[in-house]
Amino acid sequence: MPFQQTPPQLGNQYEDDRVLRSYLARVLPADMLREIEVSLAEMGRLAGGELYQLQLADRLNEPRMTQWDAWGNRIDKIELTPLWRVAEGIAVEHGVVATAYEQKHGSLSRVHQCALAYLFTPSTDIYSCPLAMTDGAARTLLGSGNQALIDRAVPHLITRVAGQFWTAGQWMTELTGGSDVGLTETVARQDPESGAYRLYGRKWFTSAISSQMALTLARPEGNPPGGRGLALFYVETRDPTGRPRNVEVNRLKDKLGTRKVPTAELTLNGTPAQLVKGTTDGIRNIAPLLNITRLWNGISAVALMRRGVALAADYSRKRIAFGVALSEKPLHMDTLAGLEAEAEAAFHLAFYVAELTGRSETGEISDDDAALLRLLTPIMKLTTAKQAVAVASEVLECFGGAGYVEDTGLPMLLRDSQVLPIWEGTTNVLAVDTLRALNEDSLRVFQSAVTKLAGNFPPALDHATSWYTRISDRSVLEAGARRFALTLGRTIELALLLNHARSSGDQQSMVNARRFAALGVDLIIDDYPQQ
Ligand code: MFK
Repeated sequence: MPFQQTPPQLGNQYEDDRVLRSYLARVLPADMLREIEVSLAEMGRLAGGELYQLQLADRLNEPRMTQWDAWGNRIDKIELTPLWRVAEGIAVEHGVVATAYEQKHGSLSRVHQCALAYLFTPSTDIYSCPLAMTDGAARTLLGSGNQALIDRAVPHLITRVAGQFWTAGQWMTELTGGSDVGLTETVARQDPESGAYRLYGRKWFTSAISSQMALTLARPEGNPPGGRGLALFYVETRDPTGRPRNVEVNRLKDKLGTRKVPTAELTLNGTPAQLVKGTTDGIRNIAPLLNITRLWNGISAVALMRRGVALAADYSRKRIAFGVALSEKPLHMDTLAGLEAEAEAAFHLAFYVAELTGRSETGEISDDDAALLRLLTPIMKLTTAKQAVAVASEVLECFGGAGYVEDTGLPMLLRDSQVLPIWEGTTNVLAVDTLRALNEDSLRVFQSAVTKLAGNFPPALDHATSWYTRISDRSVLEAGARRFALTLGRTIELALLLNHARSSGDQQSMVNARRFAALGVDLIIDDYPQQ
């Protein structure tokens, strides 16, 4: 019989996930875990079964836009792919956003929600993008104090009722830049009689344009330039008959990955909009949304790493080369062990930020931990995103040529991971944000958290701290900010991994901690040549 290759397979993605299960067993009260385990096992079953099969079958489908109807009306209708339509139904029914707001388990509801999102994400081709923005919009509106908008939109964003669910967009990026948002050119004109605002401008990179509402930034006429002169606005994209409200979709972007996400260039041509919170400080006011989507970015990063490692590990037991299964080959297993260590370290950081986020939402957070959360959010986002790209690239290599062939579904893992360090703030922008969030207090809190978790003051932290306190020249500080932020990120990942291994008794976590430490944590370079 001729040689046949066996494709990788997935089992129940909850039941098979040692890291997730051992983490939840450590951080959740036993009765809570018993109660939510049914929902997690069901999501794990879908993610490894029907959804995964649908994902493979849906591979070539992409969203389609119809700009005009037969009678010459501009409709800009967006048709989502079958996978995304199913994904939306599952997300709503299983409360992938709602769980965080129902708060059945207080602050730990955020951990439950992130566990659902983590299981759901790798089989749904970045449907996590609209869910992340929806979650972020709900959090931002709830924190805004704008009761009319809270009453109008939030029930739709956090519902479990199909047909009532809305997703939210986050229209921030303009031609002037995705990072320097203060340059936003969109203008908000107020009707002198009614006081109502209309927006005029172009948004250059708006993800998941199929949303029913969006939060966006615009400059009320007469406001000064820069971020402070912007205001945060709420927009409903279509009127009750389904016609766009003076929002034109110029075209969908032709992207490297996230091909199921309908990402658009928009023209706002008198789009009705409502102020969310004051007429200025739009960047500060949209920050809660950014912090939630950055958390989702981290959860998605660890979810994609987990999927890649699960596929590569399964394949290693099936693929025979040089007379034995790859799982019998020391070098192949050494490679896989490195990926597993990176993925587990990243997992603990992303979920640690989820724990802190949950406590900040219920008000059960100390000032110290609030400062830690502000600092860790960019660090976690940039560190896990970089790990996800590196892991995805290695995972493809674990399959040899099959990893480079589209209809295995594997290349998508790399393409989709590549967005993670780009959107929601690039690595460099978030490294600078780390400096923004760092001060005497947050550094002290970070040091004491790491010391407590690791059981000592790690040498990498000592090195990073002495570098940071020694450098007085801002340009030298900024030049080293990425290495500094990654060092802090990897240092706390190692500390969390050690803490988990010790408190849970999970031997594999301890093995992964040792390997992760050996892979390298300290990236600081003291005397890097300056240009
Ligand atoms: C798969 C899961 C993820 C899915 C998501 C998919 C959707 C993707 C769609 C997008 O990518 S949307 C675009 C995302 N865009 C960004 O993330 C913007 C990246 N750029 C930054 O984050 C810059 O750092 C920033 C625009 C904030 C810099 O602007 P400025 O004008 O130089 O900010 P400035 O003056 O430092 O800060 C203004 C205020 O906001 C300050 O507060 P005060 O007014 O009280 O002084 C800052 O402290 C505050 N601030 C900034 N970032 C903050 C923050 N506060 C809390 N958290 C933050 N992260």
